[in-house]
Amino acid sequence: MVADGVLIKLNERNYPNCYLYRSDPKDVARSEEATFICTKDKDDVGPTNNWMASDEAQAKLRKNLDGCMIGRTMYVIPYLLGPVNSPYSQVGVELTDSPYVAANMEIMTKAGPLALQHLNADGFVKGVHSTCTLDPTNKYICHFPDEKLIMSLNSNYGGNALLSKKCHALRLASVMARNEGWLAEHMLIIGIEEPDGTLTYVTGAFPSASGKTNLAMLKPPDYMKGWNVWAISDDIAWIHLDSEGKFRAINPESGFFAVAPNTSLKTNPRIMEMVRKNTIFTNVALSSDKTPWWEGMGEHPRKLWDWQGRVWAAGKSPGSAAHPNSRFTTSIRQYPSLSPEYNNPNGVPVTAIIFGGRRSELVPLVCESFSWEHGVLMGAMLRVETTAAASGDVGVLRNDPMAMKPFCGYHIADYFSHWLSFRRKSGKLPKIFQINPFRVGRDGKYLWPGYSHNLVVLKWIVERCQGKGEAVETPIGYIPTTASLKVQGLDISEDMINELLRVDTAAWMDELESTQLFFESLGEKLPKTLQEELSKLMTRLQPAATFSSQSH
Ligand code: GTP
Ligand code: SPV
Ligand code: MN
Repeated sequence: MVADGVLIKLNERNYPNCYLYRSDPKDVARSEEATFICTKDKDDVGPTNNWMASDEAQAKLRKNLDGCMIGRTMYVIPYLLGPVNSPYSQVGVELTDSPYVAANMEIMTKAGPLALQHLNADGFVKGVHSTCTLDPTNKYICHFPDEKLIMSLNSNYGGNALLSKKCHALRLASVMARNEGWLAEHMLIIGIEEPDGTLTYVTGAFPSASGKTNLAMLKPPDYMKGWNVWAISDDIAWIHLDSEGKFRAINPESGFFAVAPNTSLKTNPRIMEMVRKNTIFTNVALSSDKTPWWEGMGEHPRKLWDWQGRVWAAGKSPGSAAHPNSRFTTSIRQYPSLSPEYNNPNGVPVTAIIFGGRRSELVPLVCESFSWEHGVLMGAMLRVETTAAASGDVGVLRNDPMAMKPFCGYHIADYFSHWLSFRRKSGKLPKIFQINPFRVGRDGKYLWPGYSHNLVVLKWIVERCQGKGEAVETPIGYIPTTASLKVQGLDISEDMINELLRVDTAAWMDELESTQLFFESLGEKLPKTLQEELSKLMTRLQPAATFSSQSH
C-alpha cells in the first residue's frame, strides 16, 4: 500500500510501524442515508431504519457488483468475533477489494486460521464489500438478516466497510439477539477497581463520538489514588444471561477504530501511549517530520499538511487540519490497562448500565433510574446532539434510543419490548443510570471537566450499586447529593456541582412532549409498559413543575 501510495509511512522513530491513510474526501463518515435493512416485510424494520425488499436489493446490488473487482486483488477474510472458545463468539467472512479494509479488519477482529477453527454448524455471517468506484450516488450498505448477509458498495469508511463492526456485530447481531434472548449493544464495557481491590463491571451506551472510548480508557486522576479502570470494550457489547440470570458481557472486537481529535496527553495519556506504534491513522493531519497531528493534541507544528494533503496554515486555512471524524485503528492488545477478563469466554458480570450522550442542556451529570422499566424509558428517551461520526449536520438534537438508532436491525418498538422482557427472565437485573458530561454554561463552555474526572461519577454509580452513595430523589430519578461528588482534589465549586445536577422540571416537561411524539411515530408496536412509564414520569414532574414555578 505504501508503494501504491495508498498509505504514507509515518516517522519510524516516533511512531514505529504506523501509517496514514487519506480517504476519498467524500468518504469520511458513516452513511446512514445509504444504510438499509432488507427483509420481506417493511414493518420488520420500523420507522427508524431505511428498508428495501430483500429480493429487489439483492438484484440491484448484484448488478452493481458484476465485474467490480476485475484487475483488483480480492481479500478473503474469515474473522472471529469474541473470545476464543466462547459460546457467545461468532464467525464471519468478509470479501473485499480494499487492502485498507483488509488491514483494518486484521486489527479489529481475530482474522485468519483461528476464525476457521471456530466454524461450526451455526454457520457464519457473509459479507461482500467492494470499493467499486466510490460513487456516492451509488453507495449501499445493505443488511439481510434472514440470509445473515451484508453487501456494501462504494464506501471504504470504517462503519460502512469493516463489515464485522456495525453491520455484523450490531445490525445483524441485534436481530439474532432478539430471536435468541440476548442483547447486542453499542456499549463500552469496563471494570472499575476500588482501592480495596473490589471490581465492579459496568457497560455504557453513548452515541457515536460521545465518549465511550474515552470512558473505557480512563486514567484515574491523581486525587483518586488506588482506583483504576480496566477496559474490556470501547464500542460494542454482546450481553447474555448466564445460568443464574446475571447479565454477562463480552467484547466481540479485537481493536479500536476511534476518534482522534481532542485526544492528548492531558485528556487521555493512555490512548496517546497506545497509538504510538502499529497504528493506522485515517484523515489526520501530518507534520513535516511525518508525525500525525489533530486538533486538541497540543501546539500545532510549524509546518502542517491537512487531512487531504494540502498545506495548512493556522488562522488562514478553512476548517480543521485533521478531519473532525479522523480516527486511529489499533489492536486492543496494545492498550496498557486492558482487563485480564477481556479474554474470558464467559464474559464479565454486569452490575450497571449507563446511557449517555451529548446534551448541552437539560440532562444532569448523572441520574439513577427508579427501576428496570424506568431505566429502559431513560434509554428509549435518549435524545442527543449529532456528531461528525455520521454524515449530515452536527449538533442537531435527534432521538437515538439506547444509542442504537443507526444500529438496531429491526423495529425499534420491538427492541424496547425485548429490553423490557428481561424483567421476566432475570432476578439480577443491572441498575440503569444516565450521564451527561457535556452540559455547558452561559459562556458555552463545558461545565464538567470530563475525561479522567468522569471517575468521580463512576465512583458514585459504584457506590449506589453497593447500597451506599448518597442521593436526592427527583422526578426524573435519583441524583447525587452535592457532598457525594465533592471528592477531595476535584477542583470544582459547589455552585458548579449544583448547576450540573440541576433538574429543570419545566424543560423536562418539554422533553417529554418530544418523547411522546417520538413514541407516537413508532405506531402500535410501542410496548404499553413504556407508555405507562412515560405517564408516571409526567405525573411526577407535574406537581414539581407547579412548585418550581411558584417558588420563582
Ligand atoms: P464512536 O467511536 O464514534 O462510537 O465514539 P465514542 O463514543 O467512543 O467517543 P470518543 O470517546 O471517541 O469521544 C468522541 C469525542 O468526544 C472525542 O473528541 C473525545 O475527546 C471527546 N470526549 C470524550 N469524553 C469526553 C468528556 O468527558 N468530556 C469532553 N468535553 N469531551 C469528551
Ligand atoms: C461509530 O460511528 O459509532 C463508530 C465508528 O464507532 S464506525 O465504525 O465508523 O461506525
Ligand atoms: Mn461506535
